[in-house]
Amino acid sequence: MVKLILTFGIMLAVAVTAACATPTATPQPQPAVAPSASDILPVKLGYNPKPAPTGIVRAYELVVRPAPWELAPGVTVQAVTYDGTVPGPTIHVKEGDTLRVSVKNLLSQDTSIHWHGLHVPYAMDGVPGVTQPPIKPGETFTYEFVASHAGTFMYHPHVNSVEQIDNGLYGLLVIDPQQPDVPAFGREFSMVLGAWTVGMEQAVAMDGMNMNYNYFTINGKAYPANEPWTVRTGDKVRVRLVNMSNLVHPMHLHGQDFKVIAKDGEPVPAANQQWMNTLAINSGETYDIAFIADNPGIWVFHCHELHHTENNGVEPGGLIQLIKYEGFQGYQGGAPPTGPSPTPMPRSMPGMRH
Ligand SMILES: [Cu+2]
Repeated sequence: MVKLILTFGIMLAVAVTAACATPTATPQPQPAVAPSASDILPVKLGYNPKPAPTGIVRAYELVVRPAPWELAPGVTVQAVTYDGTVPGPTIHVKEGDTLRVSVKNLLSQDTSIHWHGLHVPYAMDGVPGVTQPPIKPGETFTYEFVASHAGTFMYHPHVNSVEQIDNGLYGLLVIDPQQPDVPAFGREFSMVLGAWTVGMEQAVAMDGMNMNYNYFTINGKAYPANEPWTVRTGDKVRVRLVNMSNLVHPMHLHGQDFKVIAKDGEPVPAANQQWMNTLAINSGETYDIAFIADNPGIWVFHCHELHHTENNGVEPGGLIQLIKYEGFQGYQGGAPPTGPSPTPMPRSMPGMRH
């Protein structure tokens, strides 16, 4: 009997061992590209704190003027713009280039341009009353300086800032390094975040510390008016994030993780480039993030302050960015949703919308 029990025990042990071994026989779906941190990290940016001047002059002319701007489907406002667009034209130069920007003011109020994050000479910093007289209505002022270092920056006025910036007066400023970044990126996108108060009296909008923003935009457009981004499987993707609004935006990526490779234009050391899926971006901050497109699908990259993914209180809207893999067909055949949720809930706490 004892022998029988031992024999049974051995048989059971063999059976359990066999059972443990069997899962390897079942094939599991594999991603099209195996995730590999070494494919993208460490990112070594070509940043040089003291680049040699190139002697090349890059000249821009910006006209500051009101213009109609459709920020969400069917929602058009009178914006304050550089050259009639929100954001204004992207200024894209190389470190060491001389940047010459003439600014013509067609507003009925003063303005200026501040080169946010650059190390410009004092007289070029664009702070009226501190570094220069304001650019008065009808006047033109020319800024000229050497692009001091590579990175992701912004430009915006330093006059009546809440009114001018919250109505669209800002732009992206990208300075490339003279030495290329390693690795090179297959796709590059930018995301300039803005917040708007639409259809409310200013006194109401300002109530509660100016927290009644009701539209939120990526590159001047609230979802679904913003363009989806397209990637291919295996792409190394860089995204430049710029927060021009007066709010914090915790941006959250679905489907894959990313690493922060630069903040405010300064490279993040390789040892500190950590995988993450959510990044809080404060007012006036810029971040460069990188990810590997290794998970085919249609993914959202969105603000996780969920009031900011609504258009005037109705989800989905605002700060939602679609990322579509080329050739991938979603459950709707690849077409993005085109409208808001059918039955918005009534707001019981209007003061909490911000
Ligand atoms: Cu947000």
